[in-house]
Amino acid sequence: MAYETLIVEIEDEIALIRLNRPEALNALNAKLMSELTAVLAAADANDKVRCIILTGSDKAFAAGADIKEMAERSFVDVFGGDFFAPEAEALLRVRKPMIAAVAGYALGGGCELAMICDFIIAADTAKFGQPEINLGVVAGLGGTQRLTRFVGKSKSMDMHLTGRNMDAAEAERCGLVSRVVPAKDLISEARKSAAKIAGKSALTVMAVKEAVNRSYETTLREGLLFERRLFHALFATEDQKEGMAAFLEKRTAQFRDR
Ligand code: CO8
Repeated sequence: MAYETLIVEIEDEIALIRLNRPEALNALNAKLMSELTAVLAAADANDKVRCIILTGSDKAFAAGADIKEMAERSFVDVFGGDFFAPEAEALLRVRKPMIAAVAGYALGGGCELAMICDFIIAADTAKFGQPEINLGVVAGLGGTQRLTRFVGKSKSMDMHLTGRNMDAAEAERCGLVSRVVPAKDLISEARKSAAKIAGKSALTVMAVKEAVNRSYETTLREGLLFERRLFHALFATEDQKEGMAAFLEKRTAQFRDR
């Protein structure tokens, strides 16, 4: 299916979704957000997809929400219409792992979109920032909450209050990204990680995603109990039997998602 703002390829059980509005540095407009949520829901439901990579261009992952589209809106428009709320919720419903492969600018909503993914692999050209303060607004897709959990209060305040960008090295140092790779290798490195994940049991992958995400939303004690119960529950699966038998028999496990 052809999209106006995305290029989508499904190959080797990996869905590669490329944001494609080069004229606006992949700014997130209504069309892009609606196509993105539809594609992600379809990938989540597609048995041929085991991992999703979200990426942009060499110059920009995404330079934020579309300022041209927002500039003339009123409070009644954005609050009354609950601007981007359904899309933000839809992104959180994706159960398959999502890797953000970021080159160039990931600013404002672009940085927030990358943080909604399960982890970020950055090209050495990546620049992250929350410059909304320069526009007279605050982040709206989770930036004040997620960036603070990733990098701590001091750096998050610095980023949000000054609107400065951080480069890939700083983003790796402070834990915003899992690793930095040369820009030319970004997609191949993301594919390698995706292929590793695609080889695991899909049940276990979903359990990991739920457990790690739960750590952001609950107390330590509740999170530990949630994790322990998931660990116990996975003993009801054939994949646990297969995984442990394969280790003991010194062979590669053949998971069947059961
Ligand atoms: N929106 C719309 N158009 C954009 C955006 C954007 N965010 N960013 C860039 N563009 C457009 C430019 O207007 C320009 O178009 P044109 O050629 O027609 O003038 C084209 O992309 C190329 O951009 P530049 O010429 O500016 O390229 P530079 O290389 O000189 O600069 C920058 C690149 C530094 C990335 C610069 O474009 C920039 O500062 N962009 C804006 C970044 C920004 O402020 N982002 C935050 C937006 S607000 C936001 O994201 C809030 C999210 C929360 C929403 C959720 C609500 C619930």
